[in-house]
Amino acid sequence: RGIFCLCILMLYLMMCFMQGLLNNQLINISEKALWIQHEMEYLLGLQEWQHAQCRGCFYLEEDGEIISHKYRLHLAQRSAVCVTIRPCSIPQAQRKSCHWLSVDTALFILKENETQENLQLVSFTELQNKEMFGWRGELGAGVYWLLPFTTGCRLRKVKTQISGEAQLVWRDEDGELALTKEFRAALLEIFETLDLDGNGLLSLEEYNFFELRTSGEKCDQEAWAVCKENFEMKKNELTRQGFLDLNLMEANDRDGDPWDLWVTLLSLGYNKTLEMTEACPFVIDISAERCKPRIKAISLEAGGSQLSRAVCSSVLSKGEAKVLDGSENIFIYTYRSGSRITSVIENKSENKVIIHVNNEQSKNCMNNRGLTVFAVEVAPKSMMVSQHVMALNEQEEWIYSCVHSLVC
Ligand SMILES: *[C@@H]1O[C@H](CO)[C@@H](O)[C@H](O)[C@H]1NC(C)=O
Ligand SMILES: *[C@@H]1O[C@H](CO)[C@@H](O)[C@H](O)[C@H]1NC(C)=O
Ligand SMILES: *[C@@H]1O[C@H](CO)[C@@H](O)[C@H](O)[C@H]1NC(C)=O
Ligand SMILES: CC(=O)N[C@H]1CO[C@H](CO)[C@@H](O)[C@@H]1O
Repeated sequence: RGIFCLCILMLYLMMCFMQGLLNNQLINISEKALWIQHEMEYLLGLQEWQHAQCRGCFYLEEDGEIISHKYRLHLAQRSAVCVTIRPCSIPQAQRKSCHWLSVDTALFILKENETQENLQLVSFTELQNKEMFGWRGELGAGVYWLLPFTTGCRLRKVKTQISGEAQLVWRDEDGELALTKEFRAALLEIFETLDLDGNGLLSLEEYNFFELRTSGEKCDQEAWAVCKENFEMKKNELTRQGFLDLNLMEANDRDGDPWDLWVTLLSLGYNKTLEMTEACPFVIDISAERCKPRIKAISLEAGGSQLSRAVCSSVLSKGEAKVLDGSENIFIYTYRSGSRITSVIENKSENKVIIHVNNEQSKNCMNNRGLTVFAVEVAPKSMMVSQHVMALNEQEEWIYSCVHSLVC
């Protein structure tokens, strides 16, 4: 087995090296080396690290804001840790294409310091291997927050031509309402994204993220007990069949009118032809050398000020700083990784400033604002993200050339 692993490893190393040569703009060899080391230990089975996995999802709101699950991680002991996040495909759904796999992801690791509100940025996933982003380092015992992040370059509102509407339910010969094949497939896909621990069942807690997202109300223990009498459950958790039946009942309640069902589907990021275009399911993996990591989804909400502070701090600490021409109180920080560039404007002055941002000289780039030229207002003594930039077409060279200038 050892020899077999070694062969695979050699092949893998060669492939990585070749890819590095071909793609030298995008791949950082030293980052790659860390991954190779990790994969090597993993493949050779030397690494008896303990693992934990949790799923989650980014959802795009009507106003373009992105919300996602947030997690608490508990480590009983100081340990070497490896954390990764990647968009996940859902094999059960048997889709031809999962376009959300190209959505960029990142994870910010914050540490609770004395109180729950006082969070400090520890690090973020800087390493990249294809669609996976990771971080490897040492963490002390304690409670951490893991905040998923996506720039909004790829997960964004797009206007498409309305091209029909999928049918959700139909009546069989006996006049009984049934789910169409397409709707069943979408529901099973939804089930997988809701099943955060991946055990094939929905607990009340997991189910409530669905309720919160679609109706804004939680289901309590009593209602859950009623569910148990009507729908298939195992170990007090809803099965796939139970979830399908529950949705069929919803359709029956409205006498086959799909209006409510569409409200549910749209809020989960589906469009009218049942493509998941405004959501991106992801999976987080954590392995620790010395203890079993424990991870739990706590909420489903916008990143908020905690996440934007973390993003800004990461750019301030890892990015290159430049003072804006003609104003010693304004700094532009630029963080570059293989796949993303983020710039942050810091205002050290007493007045609000308006900064003009011009990307006209950039080539093959897209940003999270969807505009080539725009203005940003920065409040006194504060900082904010100017833009996140990514390649429009990753296979081709992309050139970032941005001019920030002071308007007033
Ligand atoms: C590659 O990554 C390492 C470690 O993250 C960093 O120190 C180095 O500056 C990076 N090199 C390039 C060319 O981005
Ligand atoms: C925890 O917070 C306090 C007060 O905000 C600060 O002085 C201290 O340095 C922080 N500790 C760590 C380990 O960051
Ligand atoms: C749904 O999304 C797919 C993929 O982006 C697109 O081709 C289709 O036209 C969309 N349908 C509607 C009704 O918007
Ligand atoms: C000079 C000054 O107070 N600068 C502030 C600008 O805003 C950042 C972020 O809020 C502060 O950390 C600086 O102290």
